[in-house]
Amino acid sequence: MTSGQQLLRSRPIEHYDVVVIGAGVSGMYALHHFRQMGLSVRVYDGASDVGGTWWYNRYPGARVDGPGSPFYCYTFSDELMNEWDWAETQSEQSAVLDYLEHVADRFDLRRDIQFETWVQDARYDEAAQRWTVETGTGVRATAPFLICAVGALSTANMPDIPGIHDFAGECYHTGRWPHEPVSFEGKRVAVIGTGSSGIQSIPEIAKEAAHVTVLQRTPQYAFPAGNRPIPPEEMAEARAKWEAIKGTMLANIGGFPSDMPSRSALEDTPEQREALYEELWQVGGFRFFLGLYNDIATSEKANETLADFVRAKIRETVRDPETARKLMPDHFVMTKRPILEDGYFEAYNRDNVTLVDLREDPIERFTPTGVVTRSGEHPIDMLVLATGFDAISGSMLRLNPKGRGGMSLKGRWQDRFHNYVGMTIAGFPNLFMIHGPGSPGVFYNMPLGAERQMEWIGNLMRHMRERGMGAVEPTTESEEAWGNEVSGIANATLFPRTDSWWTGANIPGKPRYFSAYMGGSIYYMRLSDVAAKDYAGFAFEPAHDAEAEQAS
Ligand code: NA7
Repeated sequence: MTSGQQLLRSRPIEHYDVVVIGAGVSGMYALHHFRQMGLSVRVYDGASDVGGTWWYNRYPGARVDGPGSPFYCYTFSDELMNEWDWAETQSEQSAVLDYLEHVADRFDLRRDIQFETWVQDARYDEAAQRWTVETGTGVRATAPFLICAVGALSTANMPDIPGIHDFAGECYHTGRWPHEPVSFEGKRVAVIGTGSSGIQSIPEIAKEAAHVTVLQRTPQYAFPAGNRPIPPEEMAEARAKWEAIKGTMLANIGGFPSDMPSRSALEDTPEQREALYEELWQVGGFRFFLGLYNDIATSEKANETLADFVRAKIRETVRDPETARKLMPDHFVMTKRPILEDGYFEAYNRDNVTLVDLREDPIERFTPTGVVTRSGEHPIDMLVLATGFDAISGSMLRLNPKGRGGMSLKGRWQDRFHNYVGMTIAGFPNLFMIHGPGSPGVFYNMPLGAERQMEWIGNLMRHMRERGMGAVEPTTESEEAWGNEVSGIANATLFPRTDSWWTGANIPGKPRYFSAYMGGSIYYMRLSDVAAKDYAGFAFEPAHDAEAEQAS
């Protein structure tokens, strides 16, 4: 041990009731909620302020691509809803961050958050029934409960391409975008990736850059973002109806303020379908998906009707037929994360944007000054990696907590992301994941989902306290049954049949299966059901200190 390490070791250990890892949307609410329960809470985050994903993803064009404002927000405080004005329906990244900073001020969150502090190790002490976390800054803290609010989209996927580290120009990952302004002026920029981040940033980069070369592995369906200002009257109306809106959000399968579609695409004539698709296309935004038919994600035939519609729109927009051909998606529409775009397909009509189809013309290597594909070298000054994330499970694996007997999560999750109720793992007592595998996570309005998960965890903590329990974990049998339930729902849809970050297919070597609970609001009914049955599927262990008290 070096003298520096010895010095760090000599720092006193801090003790809390709850340690939270991550100060994004979920971690912030965790702090507020558990504090409201009278518990002492400490939050650690590697970033220098709140926001998580919204702190990191500041690439040009980054916007909410979910149901949109004012519904992508916390619901726990009516005062918060009443005092915050959203300017646009698809808020830009900086507006979401402003909101989260306001929440941190409003509820005085920062005093219990330690920023620029990366948790390097989390270990369960079976005798003490506590987790110990160690940070890169030398903090050691213990707590009976560990909340992993580590983000479903926060571990950047860095592609392993020959020579990429030799590239001498500027290189940025969209999920790790610099805080200083990045200038594209006069530069030749290559963008790898055409998911949400690539499709949002490419038109913005093209406005400034000398040239943009888009390196596309999989063509994507993308829908008009339909972003528009929210007039004050509309905000006022949303506030006036907030109780009813919240009720609709809680009832909706995805936590969105809309009714469920009830008609099959195949019940309508081609003309009726076309009319509906066109009407939704003109409105744009997430409203498109919410107003659709109920079998787009389950019936190949229904799916094809929408896929054909979007492909026709791409053909109509992109002038060069060869480029349009390369942009034609051929997977089931919606089975990769639906993308909202603003000027993406139009960008290919500019003289300074070129599309390389990596399926026909794969990348061979990078050089210090460019990227070489099979057809030749593309000289570039800047590389933008819009290559996404080791999503859903990746940040838990990066944390790699050690449970009973020093068992590592990496070891436990080699073949599958074993879990129960999408939050707990056998052998890892008192550890809770937020938006982890086995939960609806990214398939649900995420701030609302985090609130609902945290409330459930808080109730479980109360249940334990009332009964003198010191540890809770699921049985492996309940994990297996939960895994079957998750897969059963997913396999009734077309989703598992497409390679996506939802199935882990974007990360080499990752177990390939659909790990999210597709049932949305049904998940929350299942949580209530588990709680009502005295937390069926869990094993409890009496608190060791209570046992000692009884014995004495
Ligand atoms: P995504 O949706 O995972 O997109 C990543 C893109 O990068 C996608 O087009 C990938 O192609 C491509 N990719 C990844 N690795 C490579 C390599 N090695 N070579 C070529 N192309 C590659 O991430 P985003 O950041 O865009 O979006 C993530 C979520 O953040 C989004 O859903 C929003 O909710 C916000 P592929 O499709 O895998 O063939």
